[in-house]
Amino acid sequence: MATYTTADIRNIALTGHGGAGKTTLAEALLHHAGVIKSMGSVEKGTAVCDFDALEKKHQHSLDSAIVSMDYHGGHINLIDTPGYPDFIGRAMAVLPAVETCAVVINAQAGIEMTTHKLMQVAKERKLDRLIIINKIDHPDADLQSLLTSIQETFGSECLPVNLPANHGSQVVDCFFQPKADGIKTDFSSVEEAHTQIIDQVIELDEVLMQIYLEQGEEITPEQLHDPFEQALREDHLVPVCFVSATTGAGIPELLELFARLMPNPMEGNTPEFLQGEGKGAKPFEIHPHPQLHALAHVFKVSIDPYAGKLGMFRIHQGRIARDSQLFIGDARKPFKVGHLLKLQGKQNIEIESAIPGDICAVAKIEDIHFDAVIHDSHEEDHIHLRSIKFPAPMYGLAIEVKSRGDEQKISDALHKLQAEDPSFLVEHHASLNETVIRGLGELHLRMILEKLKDTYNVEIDTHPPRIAYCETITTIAESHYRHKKQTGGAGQFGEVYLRIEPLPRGEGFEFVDEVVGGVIPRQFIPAVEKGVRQAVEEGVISGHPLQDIRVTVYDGKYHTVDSKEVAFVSAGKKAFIDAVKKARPVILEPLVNISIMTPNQSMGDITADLSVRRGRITDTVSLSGGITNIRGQVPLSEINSYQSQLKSITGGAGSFSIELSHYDPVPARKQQELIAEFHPREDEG
Ligand SMILES: Nc1nc2c(ncn2[C@@H]2O[C@H](COP(=O)(O)OP(=O)(O)O)[C@@H](O)[C@H]2O)c(=O)[nH]1
Ligand SMILES: [Mg+2]
Repeated sequence: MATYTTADIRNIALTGHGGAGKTTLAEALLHHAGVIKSMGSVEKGTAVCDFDALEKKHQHSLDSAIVSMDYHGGHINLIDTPGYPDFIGRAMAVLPAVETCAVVINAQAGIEMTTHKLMQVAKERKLDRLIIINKIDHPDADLQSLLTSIQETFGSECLPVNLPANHGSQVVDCFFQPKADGIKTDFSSVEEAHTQIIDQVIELDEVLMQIYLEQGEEITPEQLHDPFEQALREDHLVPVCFVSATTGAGIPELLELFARLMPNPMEGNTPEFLQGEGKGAKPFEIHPHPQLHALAHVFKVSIDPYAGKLGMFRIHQGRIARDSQLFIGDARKPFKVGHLLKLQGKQNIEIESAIPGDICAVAKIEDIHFDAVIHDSHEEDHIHLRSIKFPAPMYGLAIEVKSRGDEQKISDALHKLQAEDPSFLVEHHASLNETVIRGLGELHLRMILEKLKDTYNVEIDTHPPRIAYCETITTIAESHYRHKKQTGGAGQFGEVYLRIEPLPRGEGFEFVDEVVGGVIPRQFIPAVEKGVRQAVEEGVISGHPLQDIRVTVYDGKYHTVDSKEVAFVSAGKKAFIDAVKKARPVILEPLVNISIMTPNQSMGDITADLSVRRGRITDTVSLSGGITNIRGQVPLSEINSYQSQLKSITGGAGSFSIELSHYDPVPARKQQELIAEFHPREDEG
């Protein structure tokens, strides 16, 4: 039995750019709370949260890690996340498990790419946000101007709850006991910071406002608690605090802040669950109450080749006990909770039962998958979380097996890696006999390849993949085809009339049956659709699949003896191919949003190079530390192997990530090239 209640729990994700010090900070917090005797280090491979072999090898986090600590009667679940843009999917994935997204900023480097992204994603998902400025011990840190730029970038509601003093060797509380010891802060003053926070919070509470303004009375932190929680929930306040994970400055104050001000599971905004499928789905409100049906959300799975699958979940309502029966989604078959676990980095601790709001795990349940909802009653069969918009994995590598016979092993391993990582995709293109792995960037896929080699003992060769062009049409057209064959005995006969029209981008493919009077009998309509779909997949002018097209079959003929399925498949396909040729077909190419981090001095070269690649720059943001973030749009085909180019321009200091923006027609010349390269297979018909 847990010794704490739901009200004692704090769920906090440590997010922010790579190198900000999140993993070290987790270490410092665990140390101060007495969970570990001495602090480990990322460099030595001894940090609790960077326990994976690859993490130790590369000395930075690649995946999220869960730890927990008891502190002053409270129970803090902390989720450390990776910060490099290539692994942002894994950081975003844990957000539904927490009330608080703590964004850690490196005092030396300032606001970085992941800082922006996580501040924005956390806001969209209505999480309480907290900014932790780490490395205040660093001699290059200019904390006052960093705070100013945080306020300029993320709003004036970012207000310090403590301030650094003695050149960042300690911090002074500005909220709880703002006049305690009169230490001089490195900038601003305790009184000023205190007043700013009180003013901001009190705006939300008229009664307190009256007491404060008219009677000039001091308001206690206890009185401010509820409006403070409201201010956090409503984005009216983002507390900022200062720490040094390595010297320990500000660490006790941060734990105090977690315990006294950050929300418990009943105080944060509840995540948005939906009941039902598609457009008919309705909001489903959860309540972190122990007496309700159990409902939990799986925010992470990890698969170890030896230990098996671990499914990590956050309980949103009800209790989960060992040996209880649970369902996954709408699967009818229950699974039994054989082992219920609390995680501490790579260690797990068996527990008897868990309460609403807590974060736990189950081991070796094959059917458990990322984003699954697990529950204990069929009344909650069709519940899911409003989906997270992960960046689409666009950076691809075509893979080839190095040693024959490894195919199955590789396919199994890739399957497991895909199950763990919401931003990793494995595609097989049967027509090209090509398997492509896709991720968010070069580093992402490099780590996947290393894991394949180190953990699964398989090696593969890679090369740039073919671009996923597709075809579409730009106008309406009609056509018909009569398939007729007489070979010896029974013949084949089928005739199809159809019309095709363009659909808005992204609508895919639609097949409409408008045949009346049985001119094509019911049972042959699926055959017509099958023929059309074959051509849609194979492409008509360039061998790339068609999209955004509606096909309406409206007339035809059949023969009582000679009409067979195969005749209608063929007639449907040929009529469709002919119609596409008449409908002014175009080839579309994927355009991606690109975000490039580069040293300032390489900016000119990068911009020039991008414009040669038909790129368009939308935004450049100068970050601290001599780094510029260039954002823009570019056709994927032009940056298929961009990594080496960027490396040579920036001397290895640049990095980029991409995500799908949309599809656009290729330039006319490119279209002619693609058509010329295409040699369609002759069908025997
Ligand atoms: N000077 C200083 N260095 C720190 C501090 N916190 C972390 N570091 C160092 O910064 C580097 C990155 O830390 P890490 O915890 O891996 O960052 P993460 O990528 O955010 O998890 C490591 O070399 C740490 O030792 C700090 O408070 N002060
Ligand atoms: Mg880390």
